[in-house]
Amino acid sequence: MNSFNPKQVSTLAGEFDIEGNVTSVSPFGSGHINDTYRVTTDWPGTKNYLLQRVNHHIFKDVAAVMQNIQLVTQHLKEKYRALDGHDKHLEEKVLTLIPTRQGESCHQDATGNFWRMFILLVDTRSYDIVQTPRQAKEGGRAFGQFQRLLADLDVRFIHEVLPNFHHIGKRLDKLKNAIDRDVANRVFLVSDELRFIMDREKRMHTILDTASQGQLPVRITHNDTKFNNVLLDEHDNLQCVIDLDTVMPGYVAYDFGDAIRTIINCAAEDEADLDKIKLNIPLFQAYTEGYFEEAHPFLIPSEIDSLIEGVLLLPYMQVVRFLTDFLEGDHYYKIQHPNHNLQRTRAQLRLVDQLEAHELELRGIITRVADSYQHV
Ligand code: GN1
Ligand code: MG
Repeated sequence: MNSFNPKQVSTLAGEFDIEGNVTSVSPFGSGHINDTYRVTTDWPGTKNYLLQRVNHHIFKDVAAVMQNIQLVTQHLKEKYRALDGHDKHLEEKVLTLIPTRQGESCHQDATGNFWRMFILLVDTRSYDIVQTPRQAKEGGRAFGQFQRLLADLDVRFIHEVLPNFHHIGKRLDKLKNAIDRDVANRVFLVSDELRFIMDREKRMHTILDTASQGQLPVRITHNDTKFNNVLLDEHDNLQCVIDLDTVMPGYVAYDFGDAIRTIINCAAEDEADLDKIKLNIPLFQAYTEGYFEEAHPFLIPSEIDSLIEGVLLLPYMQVVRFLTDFLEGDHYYKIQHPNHNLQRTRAQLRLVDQLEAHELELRGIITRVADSYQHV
């Protein structure tokens, strides 16, 4: 992570096609990967902006990321334009890129970093922890609608910018490699966690196995459906889905599972006090209802069956990913203290444990919500 240099950030903001002079820049948001800043200008009545440094150590093909974002945001805007019959509010519902003064979608600085700018959506809220069923339901609608509106965009146009991002087999291979190398001399600290992971290896391949039998359609999915990637308006109505870097071909169960990972958890993703990690099942029910409200027209039965597998898999995958980064010496995720990745690992592991204990109940909720659409 770069340390914040206001002068440098405001100079970079000036590379983009905005009106007026930059009056302030400040760090923004809680992402683990990119660096994000809020930018204001002195132009009367003008917008605020988000300036982001894309982490090109992770997103190696930034041009492909930007092409995906352009294609997806353009398609979503066309869909909303057709649905609403007008152009109003489009910039509130879908992210809008501000081009550079040269008309490019991003700017490469002298040190090789890539920067891009979006309109900042003011009067919106995002939550790291969901508080009410209404919020959860709007989250479900957000990602269900996102998938539905993208269902008629050809998935072959979308680049797989992070290959095998949610491929659990490859994630486990990477973990095993990290164990063998043990570069940070930390393997001895995590034998319980490793046993937990290895005990569940086979079951966690269910989605890949079903897919390899040709039973799961590849769709355009978001792939980072943390609840804080949904912006709600001041009345907690869905407004906009953000963080489109990982939009890629994928299975709907991955998006469902990753959303539930944050929604059902009463505590933060990295909660240190494991006893606080409990399930809020009414929020799961609300998310599921919101999701089906939007997604029921296109989901096929094998996808519906796969959703519960995603619910178990995505927190498990996060255990594997956080632990791999801990063993590799913390080069992927931003950390706030030396054991942060281990703390995240343990918190997500406890979540998997809780989800397993309530699997039948959660499965029942999905089935009941799905069945309610068979009669309408
Ligand atoms: C990262 O962009 P951000 O910080 O929301 C990560 C996700 C993880 C998440 C865990 C590109 O997301 O996959 O689920 O952290 N993004 C990437 O909080 O690896
Ligand atoms: Mg992200």
